[in-house]
Amino acid sequence: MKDASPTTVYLKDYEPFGYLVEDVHLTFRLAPNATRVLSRIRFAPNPATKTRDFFLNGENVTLISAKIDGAGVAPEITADGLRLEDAPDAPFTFEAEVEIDPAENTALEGLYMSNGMYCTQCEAEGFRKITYYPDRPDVMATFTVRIEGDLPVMLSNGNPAASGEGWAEWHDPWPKPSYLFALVAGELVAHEDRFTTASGRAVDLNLWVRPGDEHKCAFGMEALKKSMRWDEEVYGREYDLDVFNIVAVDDFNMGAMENKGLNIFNSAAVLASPETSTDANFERIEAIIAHEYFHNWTGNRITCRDWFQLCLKEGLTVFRDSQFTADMRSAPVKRISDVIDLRARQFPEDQGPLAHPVRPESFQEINNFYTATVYEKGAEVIGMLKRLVGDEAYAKALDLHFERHDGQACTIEDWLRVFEDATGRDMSQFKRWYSQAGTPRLSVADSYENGTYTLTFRQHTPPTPGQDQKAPQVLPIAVGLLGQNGEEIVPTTLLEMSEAEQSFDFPNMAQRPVPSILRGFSAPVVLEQCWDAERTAFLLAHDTDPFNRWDAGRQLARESLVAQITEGAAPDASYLDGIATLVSDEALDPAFRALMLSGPTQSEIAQILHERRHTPDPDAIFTSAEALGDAKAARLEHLLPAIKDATEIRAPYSPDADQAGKRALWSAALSLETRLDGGAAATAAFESADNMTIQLAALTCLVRAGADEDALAAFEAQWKDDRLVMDKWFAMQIAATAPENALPRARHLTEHPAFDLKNPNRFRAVIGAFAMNHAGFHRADGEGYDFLAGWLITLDAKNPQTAARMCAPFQSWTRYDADRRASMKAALERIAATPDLSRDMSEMVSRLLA
Ligand code: 0A1
Ligand code: ZN
Repeated sequence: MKDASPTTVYLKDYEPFGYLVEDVHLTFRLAPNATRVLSRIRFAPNPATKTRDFFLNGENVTLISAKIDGAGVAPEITADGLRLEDAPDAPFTFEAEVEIDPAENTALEGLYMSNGMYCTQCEAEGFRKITYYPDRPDVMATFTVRIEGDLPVMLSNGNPAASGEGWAEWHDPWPKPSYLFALVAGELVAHEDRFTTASGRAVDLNLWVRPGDEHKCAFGMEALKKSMRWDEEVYGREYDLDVFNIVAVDDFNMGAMENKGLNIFNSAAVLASPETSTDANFERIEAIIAHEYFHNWTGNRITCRDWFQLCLKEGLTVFRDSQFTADMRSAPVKRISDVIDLRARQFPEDQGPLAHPVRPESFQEINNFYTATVYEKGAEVIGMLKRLVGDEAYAKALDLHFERHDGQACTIEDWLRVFEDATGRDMSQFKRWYSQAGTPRLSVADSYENGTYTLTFRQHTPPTPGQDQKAPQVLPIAVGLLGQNGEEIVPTTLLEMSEAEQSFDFPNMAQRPVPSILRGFSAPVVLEQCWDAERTAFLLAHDTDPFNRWDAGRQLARESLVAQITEGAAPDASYLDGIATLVSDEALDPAFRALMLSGPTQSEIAQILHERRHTPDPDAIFTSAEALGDAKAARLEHLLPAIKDATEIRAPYSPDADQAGKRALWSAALSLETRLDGGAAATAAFESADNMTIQLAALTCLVRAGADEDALAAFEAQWKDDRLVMDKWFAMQIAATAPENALPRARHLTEHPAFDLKNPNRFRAVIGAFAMNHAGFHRADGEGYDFLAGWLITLDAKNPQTAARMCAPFQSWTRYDADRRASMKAALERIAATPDLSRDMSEMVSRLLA
């Protein structure tokens, strides 16, 4: 059945459901094409509401029978649910039997099959594809689940209750919304462990995988135990069931899902081994395991009242997983990496047609709002709160949050009230961070008079769709002042800006200092500094704040590229000299030095050119980035051997941060070396690599150098049976190749026997990677746009959620020249005109074209 015609849901229209659910009993009789789901649900009138509309959501389910208190009823069935006009205004039991078709479910929402295994994905509104239910997060109930099937492993939420030949029962004592329901059944093997909580509860831990993947479990299990301990130590949060199960699934739309006691993971987000996973994979896996585990308290025990409050669980949980990674690894490196990611993914969203507040106020399809704004900007907002109130008050507020709201479905108002009550601070202006979309632009000017140094800030947020006017926001601005010789004369101080324009004085300054502003990226804004290159180079050499030191380098690289493109300038020598000094400074963390060597992305340069009223030319951006890379290689040539020698990548592999940092620096050096030797060193590294980090880094160098034919074939022959490694092979050769090769390669690889439209990882590895090749995607003939649009249309018929998420490369379409604009618009219109387009896709395309 196709989606009902799109309707818009508004935050302002929220009303509680007319009934409470006391408990839910489900029986699943599993069969690939005809699974029967029997439900027994105890309803009682909700004393908080007057209306008693008994409407249960249900989509793609066939009702076999329904009963109320044991007597058959014939409810009205619509495309999106079931209604009973005369449901009792007193407690009653509703029973239903429905049939669903997991084997045909390619949308991967509800109950579906992946490689012969049954699994579920219910967030946000997938439970309604399993049975009729009030599928909304403010309806919380305990669940008992019986699974019947001829499968060796059958799992659901909570604790195991009983089992026998061909059946298993589970009981989850913690009331939960339906989006946290999960079921898994199949031929799985467990990597087992145990954890004892701080109060002495023994918890069985299992990581369930397909036979053959057992050797990829150890790292994930260690990450889980570290996360459990960390949440006890840092947030005082203990686990609350006898078992914690994680399952790896190959076909999954997102990274992972925090179902109560039964986390389901995209296999790419949990399976790891040194031979098949890169250092970046290991770090990401550790973070995602932590993220899902942390949801047990921030998301599950305390959940969201409605989907507009999604950032309540996601912003906070991303913030918590970032803190965890900072504690496990290097805090400055984590901060820099998070900001790189924020600028690459959230800023374009906030500055384009898809901009929306951290707490959106309307949507057609909630799946379209699992965005960088809700997640990453949502986490930045928590970071600002913590900075503003201080660490101690933050801890106090969180304790109060857990104490006050345990077992509830909450709002952002509840969350901010906790901070008001714990700290006595008025949060009404701060709340604008949740309601105003767009990235604030912060400009700064300084003066020095009679020994007083003054910083004057101005904030302005450009209009975003539906929001023309913005009021000033509260900005925590961390500032330090340096003396003319680079010594720190005022350590990091937090300035709290709340007006549109505001000045801050630093009296008794014997000399005019050099300011280091927005240290640690203390607020998610675009900082418009009009300092000259000399000052930026000074900060690059001397800033004691690692983030700002790194950002000074990034700024110089950006300015160099802009001048190369708009004025035909040569690569900036002060930038090259600055990084030469830093990169060879062995006192600095290798991971930090590796980050210093990375340059801005090509789409970041396109955005900056657009802001400065130049039409970005993707080919010119590519050529200039290459010229800057070549100049860097030439300037650092004499340093590369020493850098590579000092990083010692031959030690037996461990994924820890120390070793990973060394390999990152070594690989960055190899990439520069490849520009000088055409690939000789990279070939040697490729051939002798004993871990995926170096093997893939070397292969990437060879692809960039256009010397990849033999290595790509060798890599494929070696890894053809490992689907996660093959995803890397597909993605990297498209994303890193020269722009003119990107489309032919992507086209060719869609014909590869291992290309599989139905597997989101593989689809993203080919089609998504193509859009990451900036100049390749933005080819002047517009064929790149057509290629993406065509594949999104094809995918939409099978998996709307993943198709809609992959529209993002079009969000910058108005920035380019008239021909490219016209081609992108035509591609979007072609999608819009497709018959039977999903609600997900039609909402995305209409927002992009608005
Ligand atoms: N809540 C999960 C992510 C997730 C969100 C939506 C999904 O389907 C629409 C699936 C997973 C998390 O934050 O990890
Ligand atoms: Zn999450």
